Amino acid sequence: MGQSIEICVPDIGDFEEVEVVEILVAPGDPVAFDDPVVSVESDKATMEIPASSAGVVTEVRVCEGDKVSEGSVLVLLGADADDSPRSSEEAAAETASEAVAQTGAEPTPGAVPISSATPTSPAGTQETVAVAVPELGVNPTPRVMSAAASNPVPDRYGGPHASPLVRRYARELGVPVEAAEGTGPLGRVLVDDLKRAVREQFGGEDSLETSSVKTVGMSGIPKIPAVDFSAFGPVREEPLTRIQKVAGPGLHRSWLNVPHVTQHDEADVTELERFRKGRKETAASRGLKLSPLLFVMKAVVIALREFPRFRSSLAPEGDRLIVKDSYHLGIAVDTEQGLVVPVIRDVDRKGVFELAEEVNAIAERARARKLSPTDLSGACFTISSLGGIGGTAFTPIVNAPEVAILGLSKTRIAPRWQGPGPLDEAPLSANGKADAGYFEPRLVLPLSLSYDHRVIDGAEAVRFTSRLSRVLADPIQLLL
Ligand code: CAO
Repeated sequence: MGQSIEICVPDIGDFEEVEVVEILVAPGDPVAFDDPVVSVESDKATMEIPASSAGVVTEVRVCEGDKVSEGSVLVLLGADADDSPRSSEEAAAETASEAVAQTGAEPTPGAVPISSATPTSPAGTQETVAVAVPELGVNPTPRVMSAAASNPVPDRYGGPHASPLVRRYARELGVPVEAAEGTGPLGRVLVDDLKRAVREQFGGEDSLETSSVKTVGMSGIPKIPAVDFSAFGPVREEPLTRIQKVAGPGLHRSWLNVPHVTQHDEADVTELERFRKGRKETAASRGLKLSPLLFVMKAVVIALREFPRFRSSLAPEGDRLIVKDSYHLGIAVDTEQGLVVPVIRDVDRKGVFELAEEVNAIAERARARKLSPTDLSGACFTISSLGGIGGTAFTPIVNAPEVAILGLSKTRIAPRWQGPGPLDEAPLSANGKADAGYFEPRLVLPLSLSYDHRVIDGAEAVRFTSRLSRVLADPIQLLL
């Protein structure tokens, strides 16, 4: 017989005689350092008692319903055959690096297996190491799972709770534990939950909403752990609006499917702003507002004509592009209920005043929740303008299956150098002195173009924003 290690109840504060509510391991289960072995519950909280050492469970010394206190022996571990020849330092180092790899976090100072505090014996000796009440500082801390003991609670992997047995079964099936909805106590994932998750994945038994969540889980994306914030202070719940419920999964889908890159640039819009101001009164007399967005829409059409990929979509098979030869632009509109993206059709065939009328009308309809499905479909490219609010740059999410979106931030005054460059020879002015040049205040509009890198290369994206900037810098081009 090799080493036998007792896993005991560590210091759990002021609690005495707490009840064992769940046994998380069975004889034969391998456990790693810090794996939960038993859950206990007081009248205030539920805690998991983690293993203070790695090994294989040889005996479970308690039953559900038993009362235990600090020092009570819960489980006996036989030394893990793979681990026994290693030094305690090696085991500690492996545990620490495993924690970093699995959580992305640095190991807690002092989170060293208890075995490192005990002398190691050569492999194969008959020595029994009895680990009494572990010392504070070298022992893994019991985890308070829930003050209310009702919500599913995540474990240290950021996923739901599952016993080592269930985790091993999940690995054998190739299913992340997060893909299953835990039906055990406190949302613990059981073997049946894993089986159901696999059936749903292949049989599609579930509703659209939940199966899409599961699909995300099955692709290996860990769920964000649930946190009971009421444990830290007062909280209140606010339901998502219907628009947010619909828009959220759409944004998530784009974010997950599209390899995004955002190209930032800025356009000198001084002349364009002069032109716009000159027409503001005429527009007002017709009950219209001429915002920079309208001119950007016209400039975007010019760039889209020259760069057709930016108005394409990737075919579902992923082997070809579908290029759209119509210039329908999605315009992101901020409403009290959330973000919507109605579409302005045939922007290439409309003048700025007509566009002002349409953008105003469609934004009003969006805010009154009167958009029809037709209003929301058919765009080849989208513009999201936050310039009326502020900001210097942002990274808009591509409105897939479109492949690019242009974000606009607030126009600002920036110094632009006029004159020879610092390495150029300064030309002489009329009076025979060197013309040193000067900074001129200009109005610049920040542009943020996010694109699908499967379809658009970085060089093409810069060509697109450079062309757009040149058009915006020279409003005559918009009229041609
Ligand atoms: N820089 C400086 N000022 C700007 C500007 C810019 N880039 N863009 C607009 N403005 C000014 C306008 O000229 C207007 O000023 P005046 O009232 O003095 O004329 C003011 O800001 C308000 O403009 P607006 O926002 O009402 O009009 P718009 O045509 O620029 O935009 C709309 C219309 C519907 C796009 C906008 O109201 C909106 O909803 N924007 C938010 C979009 C959004 O939420 N995007 C985020 C998506 S990602 O979550």
